[in-house]
Amino acid sequence: MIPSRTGILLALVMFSLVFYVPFEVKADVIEDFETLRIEPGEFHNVSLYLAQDEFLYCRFRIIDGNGIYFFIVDQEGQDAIINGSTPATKYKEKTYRAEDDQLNLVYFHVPHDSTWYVWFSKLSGVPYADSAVSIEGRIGRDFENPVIIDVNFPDGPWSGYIYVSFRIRDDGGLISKVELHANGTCVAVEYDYSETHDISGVEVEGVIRWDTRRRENSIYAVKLVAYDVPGCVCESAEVLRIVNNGILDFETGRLGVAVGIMLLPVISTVVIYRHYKHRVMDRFNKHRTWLEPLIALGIALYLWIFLRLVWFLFWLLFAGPPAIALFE
Ligand SMILES: [Ca+2]
Repeated sequence: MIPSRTGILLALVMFSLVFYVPFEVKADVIEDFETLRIEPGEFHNVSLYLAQDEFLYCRFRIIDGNGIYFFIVDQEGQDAIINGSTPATKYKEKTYRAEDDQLNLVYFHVPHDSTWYVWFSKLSGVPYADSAVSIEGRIGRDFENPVIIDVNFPDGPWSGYIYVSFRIRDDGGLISKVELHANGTCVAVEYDYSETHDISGVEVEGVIRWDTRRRENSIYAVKLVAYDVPGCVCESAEVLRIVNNGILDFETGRLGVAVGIMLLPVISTVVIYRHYKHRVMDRFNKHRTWLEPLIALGIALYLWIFLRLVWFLFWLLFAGPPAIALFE
């Protein structure tokens, strides 16, 4: 007897029901996990509701096992997985191999509102699926301000380059920038730093440099401002410091010096010419034929030097510190 189409369909459904074994889902909402053990055939996820533009961080260390497969999906991706299909988009998908005491860092900028799932997987078909793994780590959304642990403003008065050392910590993601503010304006952003990561956060130790010669001699209320990647801010307490660089380092003073230097060759040329005018004209009239090209050459050379000097002075005024050393 040939089975009917309905019969075949029914048999297939029965077959699927008998052999469909749902994989084990272990979901947590915890953000800190001391130790998480994932057996073969399991996946483990951490769900977090995140709004657009938020920042998710995950730091973990493999403490036992060969490796772990990791990725992030949104609610749509999660639904696809639960229904046995593959998500259209996985984020930060990567296999992490166990390496001695290696701290793995993942940062993820959330592109839209959703519940987001951070996955550690031991399902078949992914790398390192056949052996258990233990990991420790921390996952979360970065919404807390960085903390300035330490900042050292040198005693005043300040002149030339000033170096302010600092130590800043963020329990979430990363410190994105550090600024030095004077009287409410950012005056320095360049700094040397070193970064230390541990499971519970990041610490940045560095030195920010301010060339005080780019500012007016005055008294300044100075503070340090630090930002993390999502834009959370922290500020140090303000301190008052006197900046005194003498005349050369105040912008107007430098302009005066520059104009003075430019005028010097012009004035000296006029004075010399007036003094030796008659002698010069006599010579010129006597030796006109060969003096003319020589004088033209001299004028050209003079103009070239003069233009170079003007260019140099503009560079000196607007391009920055190296040339200032000339005056010191
Ligand atoms: Ca933060």
